[in-house]
Amino acid sequence: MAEKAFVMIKPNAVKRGLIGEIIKRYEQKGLKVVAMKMIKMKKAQAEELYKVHQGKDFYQPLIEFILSGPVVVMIIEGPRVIEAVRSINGETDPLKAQAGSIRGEFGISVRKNIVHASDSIQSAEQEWKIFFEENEIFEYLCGFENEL
Ligand code: RTP
Ligand code: MG
Repeated sequence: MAEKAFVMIKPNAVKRGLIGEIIKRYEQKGLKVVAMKMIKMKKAQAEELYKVHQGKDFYQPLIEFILSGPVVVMIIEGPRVIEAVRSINGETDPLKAQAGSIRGEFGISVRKNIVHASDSIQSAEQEWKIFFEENEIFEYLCGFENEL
């Protein structure tokens, strides 16, 4: 089965009307969205998602920010998808992110850095299980896969 990444469009990006712009970038790279929904995250889900950062200075404000509005959560599949998505997103600090990356083009704040993506196959599975049931993940042929 193809590798999966968990990806989230953060509340500031939803409020700025960037949902389509962001998803377009994953799709045009050839990656496949296999699950997606808009949610108001629960506090327990935010704490689980960011548990590795518990105790750090930015943890509490990060949780508050993530709960501050709706987010779009997705599972994306493709070859080397973790690397692919992180490269499309750009570095954590938008001012250091490569021009042309999502954070490079649309971000200014480290905390409110537009998108989240898993950093390994293992963390991806832990993360998407916070938000999705197995029956919400779809298997389908994408793009030219249908026409060959
Ligand atoms: P992400 O997990 O969101 O894809 O981002 P990342 O791997 O590039 O960054 P990570 O180190 O995992 O940090 C998670 C999120 O915490 C916020 N953050 N704020 N100094 C700060 O104020 C600070 N550092 C990190 C960011 O929202 C970052 O995406
Ligand atoms: Mg991270």
